[in-house]
Amino acid sequence: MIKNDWSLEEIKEIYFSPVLELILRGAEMHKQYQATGEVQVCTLLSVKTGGCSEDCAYCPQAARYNTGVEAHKLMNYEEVVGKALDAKNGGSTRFCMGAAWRNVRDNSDFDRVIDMVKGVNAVGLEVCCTLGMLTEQQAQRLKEAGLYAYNHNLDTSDEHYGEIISTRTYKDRLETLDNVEKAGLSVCCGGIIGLGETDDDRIKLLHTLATREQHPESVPVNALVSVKGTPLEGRDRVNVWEMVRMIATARILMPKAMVRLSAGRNEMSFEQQALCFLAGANSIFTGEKLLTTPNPDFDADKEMFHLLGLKPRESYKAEKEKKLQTVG
Ligand code: SAM
Ligand code: DTB
Ligand code: SF4
Repeated sequence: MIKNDWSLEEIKEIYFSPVLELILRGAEMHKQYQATGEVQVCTLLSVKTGGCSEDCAYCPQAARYNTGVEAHKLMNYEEVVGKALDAKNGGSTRFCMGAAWRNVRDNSDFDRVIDMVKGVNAVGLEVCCTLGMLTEQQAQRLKEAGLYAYNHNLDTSDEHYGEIISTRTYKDRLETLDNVEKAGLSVCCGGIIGLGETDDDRIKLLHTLATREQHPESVPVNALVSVKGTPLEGRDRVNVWEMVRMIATARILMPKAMVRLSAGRNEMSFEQQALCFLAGANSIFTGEKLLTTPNPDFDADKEMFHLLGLKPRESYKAEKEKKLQTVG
């Protein structure tokens, strides 16, 4: 059932099926390939904020927009490892460090990120980074430092990309994804809905992801957080059925991937989030902030887990270590 030769027609048929049928089908796939009721808990930290040279129309961290986000240079090692410890104590298993960079450069800041990766790894968390575009050598260096996954989103379809970003191409993004894969890192790649794209654009994005030789191990589905000062200021919030459609289709096309209900959760009720979990989402970001925008607070998420009977998923890292111990 894991296939990577999906046609656009096949995806269209799934995506446009009646929403309750779609949820049911997503839930069936979820049950078959994933532990239902288990949700991966990830924490984000913006280690370098704002002042970015890119023009991504959705992003509060682009230097060219006046969004009120204060630019901060790269955080120091102790602070980052401290935040990782807090995340672990709060029940998180994955820690993702984000930097508002166009691409990684071989300079002392990258050396410092490499140390952070080592430090967070030593805390016992799965380490993820999202630092912009990467060369194969840089991906390799991150891997050697103990990085587990790299996040690099395609955001939308190739056709719609130019409407949203002009300072890089879709091809640039795909090249980084290949470099990440070649280094043996786990690929985290998804998109954003609510950027003014059509259903066709969403279907094409899913098609690009689901026809990769290897499906991404995680697929974040973000709802646009419309930020004042960006070109996408004042855009309507996407409705929950659109999130559900995207999540269920991703689950059906890529049954083994972790499908992450990412940005947009702060505006969603428990009931709406429950629909997303039912449709096949099994990962979230917790903690009061995403990178620069608010996220549900710790207590609200705790209550939601309790109410819906959800359990935090054990980390891959812990699973692997356990297996090794049994073998040894
Ligand atoms: N600069 C790096 C890059 O662009 O790859 C890493 C950080 S960037 C902020 C990570 C991702 O956050 C983007 O690719 C985009 O998918 C998501 N993102 C940024 N702003 C967003 C917003 N306002 N709403 C939803 N998702 C957003
Ligand atoms: C992803 O797909 N979503 C996260 C993470 N990967 C890096 C980022 C969401 C950012 C939302 C806007 C902000 O908080 O700045
Ligand atoms: Fe920069 Fe990343 Fe924001 Fe684009 S999404 S402006 S590359 S931080």
